[in-house]
Amino acid sequence: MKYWGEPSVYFIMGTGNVGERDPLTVLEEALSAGISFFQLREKGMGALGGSALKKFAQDCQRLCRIHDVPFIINDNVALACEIDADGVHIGQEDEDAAAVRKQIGPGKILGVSVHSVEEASAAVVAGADYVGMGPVFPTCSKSDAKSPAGVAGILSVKSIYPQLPIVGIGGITPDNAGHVWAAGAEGVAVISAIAQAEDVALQVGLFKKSYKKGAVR
Ligand code: TZP
Ligand code: ICP
Ligand code: MG
Repeated sequence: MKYWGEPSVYFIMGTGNVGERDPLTVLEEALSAGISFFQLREKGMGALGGSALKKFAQDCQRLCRIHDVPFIINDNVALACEIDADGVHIGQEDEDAAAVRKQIGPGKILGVSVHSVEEASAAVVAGADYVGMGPVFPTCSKSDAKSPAGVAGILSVKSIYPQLPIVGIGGITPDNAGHVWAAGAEGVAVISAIAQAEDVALQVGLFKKSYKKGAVR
């Protein structure tokens, strides 16, 4: 598995993000169209738990393996360890990043949500492989999301940690992704613009093309 080789379209999804559609079909379409990361983020009303969540996670993991795409689990370190996921993504309110790194070991991917240079520094010290920054634009997919910050945070973290992969998140669409690429992000993390797209494969393709339009590197 190769990460950050090229601009990453990082798809995030839970069973609550796909409306009436089958989440595994949506994931399969997104994988076939060339997403570079997948994160299972199972949250909110009707979220799966227990053995149903484990089974769903393993179904997602199987599809990701076929496409050689890293399978990341949001926030649930125990589940990630139990099913040997490729990595974990945590927020500032979740478990301490250094403790999570200890639990998952050095070979797994650790992503941390940060909102400032200070939080990014702490994430680096704790052993994060990448940071997620957002919301860049307004979003309806996170109930407790902070106010949109634009790309200012990405620019400032990039200037101090040029080697640290940054993924922008929040309200990103193929039309506005160019701003995120231009700020120096290695990836765009997306829930609704892909999970709710009429044509998932087409939409992933547009995200991949948005890099060529937006990059100023
Ligand atoms: N963290 C910051 S914004 C966000 C998360 C999980 C939600 C992003 O979802 P969308 O639908 O791509 O705006
Ligand atoms: N960034 C990423 C990549 N995932 C998240 N769940 C998040 C920020 C909040
Ligand atoms: Mg969290």
